[in-house]
Formats: sequence, C-alpha cells, structure tokens
Amino acid sequence: MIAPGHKVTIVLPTRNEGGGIARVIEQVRPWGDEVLVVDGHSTDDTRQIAESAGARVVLDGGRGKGDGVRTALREAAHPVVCFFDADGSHEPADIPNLLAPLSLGIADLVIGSRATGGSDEFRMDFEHSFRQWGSQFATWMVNVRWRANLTDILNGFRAGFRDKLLALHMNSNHFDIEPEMVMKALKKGLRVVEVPSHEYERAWGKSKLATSSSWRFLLRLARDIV
Ligand SMILES: Nc1nc2c(ncn2[C@@H]2O[C@H](COP(=O)(O)OP(=O)(O)OP(=O)(O)O)[C@@H](O)[C@H]2O)c(=O)[nH]1
Ligand SMILES: [Mg+2]
Repeated sequence: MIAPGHKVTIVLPTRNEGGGIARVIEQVRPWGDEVLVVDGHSTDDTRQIAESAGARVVLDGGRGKGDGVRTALREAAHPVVCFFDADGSHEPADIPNLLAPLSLGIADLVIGSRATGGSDEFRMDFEHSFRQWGSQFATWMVNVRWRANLTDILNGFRAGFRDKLLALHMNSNHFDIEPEMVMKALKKGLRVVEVPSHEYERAWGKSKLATSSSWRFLLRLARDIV
C-alpha cells in the first residue's frame, strides 16, 4: 500500500466507541492493508460491531491507552502502523499524507499536527485552555531538549515503522505513551516529522482523557527529558 514491501496496518484504539466505530472502519479501510481494533475492554458493543465491520479485534491488557498502543505494535501484521483515534476526531483523507514521508524514506515517525492543521477542539473554557497550555509546554520542553522543531507531540494520529517503534521499549500505560514515543524516538536519533492534520470534535461517546491525570505527563517529561 505504501511502497513496495511496506504494507500498512491501521490501528484503531477503542474504549466504548460503539457509537461510531463501524463508520471509522469504513473510512480508514481504503488506506491500509489491515484494520486492527485494539480494545481496552469496552463495556459496550464496540468489539462485536468492529468484528462485523471486518476489522481484526484484539484486547489490550486493560491498563489504558498506552497499553493499547504497545499491544497494537506487537499484534500488527504489517511493517507500517498508523494509529487513528476511533472517535471521529481525525480526517481519514490525511492518512496518505502521514504515510508519504515514510514511503519516501525521509521519516521513521510521522505525527499529525493540530497546530498547523487546526482543531475544532480549541475552546476557551478552563479544561481546554489547560490542555492546550500543557501540550504547548510539553512540546516546547522537547524542542529545547532535542533541538527539534515540533508543534504537537501529543496527537494520537501518527504513523511509523513497527520494528523501530517496538525497539523504543515504551512502558507508559496511559496517554503519556504519546510523548514517550516522541522523546524515545528523538533520543534514539529517529527522524520525527510532522504533517498538518485537522482535528474534529469527538463525534460521539465520552473522552477517556481526564485533565486530572496531567501529572502523568509531567512525570513522563521529567523521566525522559532528564
Ligand atoms: N485500546 C485502548 N484504547 C483506548 C483506551 N482509552 C482510550 N482509548 C481510545 O483512544 C482514543 C483516544 O481517546 P480519547 O478519549 O478520544 O482522548 P482524547 O482524544 O484526548 O479526548 P477527546 O478530546 O475528548 O476526544 C479513542 O479512540 C479511545 O477510544 C484504552 O484503555 N485502551
Ligand atoms: Mg479523542
């Protein structure tokens, strides 16, 4: 799908996304050779719907999204993996833009940037401003530490080579897997590239990212930057 010998697994991490998972599977299918749903023990009918829609479904260890990402890297059938949130917040037509730098051989990890692609989630209430500020702070710290020029290290919409990501030996169980992946990739000298990607508001269901868990991101920054 991406370049000769480089087939693509599209990973949809899910926890209670029954409201729209079938639609997301249909939207991403044209861009990958396998659609892998990694489910965090949903209590709704996400797994049944995903299987009926033709995706391969595996369960993560039940510890959080980071666990889901690591499970997906172990389970993916193909050498390129593209992570795509299952809540309708990403643009499927952006997938080929994320895959292009990999197939051109100019990147090892490609992240969709909401800073350059825009986000409908940008709102001025406390919770969204806090998340926005935290994301910018984390990105700034990483740029200073590794002399990088990134704009959005927290977006879950990203693609990379499975073996190179497995070799990072990530251990985050929660949403701090996103900055951990970027920091460990930069530390190892992998080429991390961004492409603009627009973020829509979650189209159904509830957010699983609690603002109260921000301490995990701080701890992760402290651990991997120092
Ligand atoms: N496998 C797995 N996936 C999860 C887990 N928790 C969340 N997810 C999925 O990870 C993706 C991102 O989670 P969200 O809750 O949308 O987090 P977010 O995008 O920061 O929050 P919103 O802005 O409210 O959408 C979604 O597709 C979730 O269903 C988990 O424990 N395991
Ligand atoms: Mg979301």
